[in-house]
Amino acid sequence: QMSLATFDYNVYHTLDEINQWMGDMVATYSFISQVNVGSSYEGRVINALKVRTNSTPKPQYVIDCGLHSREWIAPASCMHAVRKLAEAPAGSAEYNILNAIEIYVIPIANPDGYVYTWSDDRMWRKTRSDYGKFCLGVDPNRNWDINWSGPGADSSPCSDAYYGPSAFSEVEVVAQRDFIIGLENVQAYIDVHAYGEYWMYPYAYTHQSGQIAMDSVNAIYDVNGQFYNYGPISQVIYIASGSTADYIYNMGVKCTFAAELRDTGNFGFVLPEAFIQPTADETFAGLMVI
Ligand code: ING
Ligand code: ZN
Repeated sequence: QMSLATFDYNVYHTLDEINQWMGDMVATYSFISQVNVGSSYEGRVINALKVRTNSTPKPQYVIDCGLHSREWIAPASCMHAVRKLAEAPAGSAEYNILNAIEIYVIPIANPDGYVYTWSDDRMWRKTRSDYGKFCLGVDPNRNWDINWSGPGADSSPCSDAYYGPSAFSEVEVVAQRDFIIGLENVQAYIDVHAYGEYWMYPYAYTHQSGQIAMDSVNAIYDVNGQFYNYGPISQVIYIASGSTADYIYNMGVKCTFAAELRDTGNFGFVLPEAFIQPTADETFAGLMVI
């Protein structure tokens, strides 16, 4: 039996533990509530934590984590972010941010994949949907109806970048789309991945996004001296079609970003737990700039 008082943010947690932690956060903090985003292919609930310190509706900022299940540092850093917001001392910068906006954090956007990384295959990235092919799963970051099945996405069901039998075939992706639409006033969004240490924004380069990304990486650098690269996704990392960030940008959320947390490849997806705290600290600085 866990409780918030003894919860260790600096180890990786199972989905059951994360769900219990979400319940504990809601029970402990009056300004945190749980929102049902939808259900996964295997019937698990996708939850968001909503952080809103007073009842006035405010512009919404969505932080989406764990879309790719093997990128464990993303959920771990997002859970740290919720804690930092929850414990923000009156008068601190993050406390004041909560006077101006409400923040939604989805710690585990792909719960089926996450469970599978604990039970069977630590390197699993995709959903776990079964279309009767030799391989299971679709890349939830290639399944959106934005240049769907284009360059940088794969038609093979066995590929990690499989775009799926149709755009929005994945219930997890539909759930997230409808969640964002239903919120009605989303003005900022970030899709948090790992690894590579990048702070990026969608295809259509604008001066404003570049400025925010540059400010984010400067704030990240100030925390631990870690140098993240920034720029348009297609230039900083590679071309990818059907991605979450491009779709949400195209929906009209111009303040949309995608991050790659630590590291640059030494440990890759299997980042040791000793790096959770510094990664979470610098990530939070970048998130707060947005
Ligand atoms: N990288 C991302 C991927 O889906 C990305 C890069 C981010 C592409 C945002 C498109 C949009 O391939 C990882 N590590 O998943
Ligand atoms: Zn990813």
